[in-house]
Amino acid sequence: MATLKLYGEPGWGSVIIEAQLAWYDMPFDLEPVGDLFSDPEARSRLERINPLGQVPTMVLPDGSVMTESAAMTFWLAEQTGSTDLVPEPGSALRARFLRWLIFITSNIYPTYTYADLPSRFVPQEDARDGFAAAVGDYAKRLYGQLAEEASAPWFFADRFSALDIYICTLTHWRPGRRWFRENTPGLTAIMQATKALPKLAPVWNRNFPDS
Ligand SMILES: N[C@@H](CCC(=O)N[C@@H](CS)C(=O)NCC(=O)O)C(=O)O
Repeated sequence: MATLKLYGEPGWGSVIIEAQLAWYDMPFDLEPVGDLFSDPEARSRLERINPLGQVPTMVLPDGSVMTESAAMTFWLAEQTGSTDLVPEPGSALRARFLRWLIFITSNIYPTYTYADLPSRFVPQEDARDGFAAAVGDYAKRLYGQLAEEASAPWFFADRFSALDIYICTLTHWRPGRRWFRENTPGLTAIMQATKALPKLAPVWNRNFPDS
């Protein structure tokens, strides 16, 4: 059986899945994709596998392609039979887990898609900065809502989950570590607690060596 392959790039969204694979001790090959924004070759190579040209992208041992980090989060939990990162159906936290995982991936994550390279969505050059700023403000509002729901030391108080891995990743991105520290200290605390987990430390260090 082939080994699972994860397409990614240090510090990009693939770290969300790399951390989960490490948590589960699942063997995988990491395939660096290069800079999808500045290298057209890198983008067209990945688009042959994932037409959206996004990471994380996985090729499963049976050769099928999986995209979407939320789908991967559930698939990995099912494959391993573990409830470590995904509260099991029927459990008290299941509904909140579903809500906030999908909130992150369907509301927050797209703000990066739109503002990372506004030229893809805004034809008028002089309107791009304003668009990116508006998307950034919207993201801040979303992070405020997420922070209001967060407990300590984990999003679900004493219950670590994949949401903490997402939050640890996102708080390394825009609007920046300082903004999160000053405006959503609860999310920063989750990031610090998640980075301190010995099992995941090598993943964070490899992906965010400067932080
Ligand atoms: N919905 C996807 C979003 C993935 C995503 O946007 N990844 C970013 C990297 S953090 C990406 O590959 N961006 C390239 C692009 O948007 O063209 C998921 O949850 O996996």
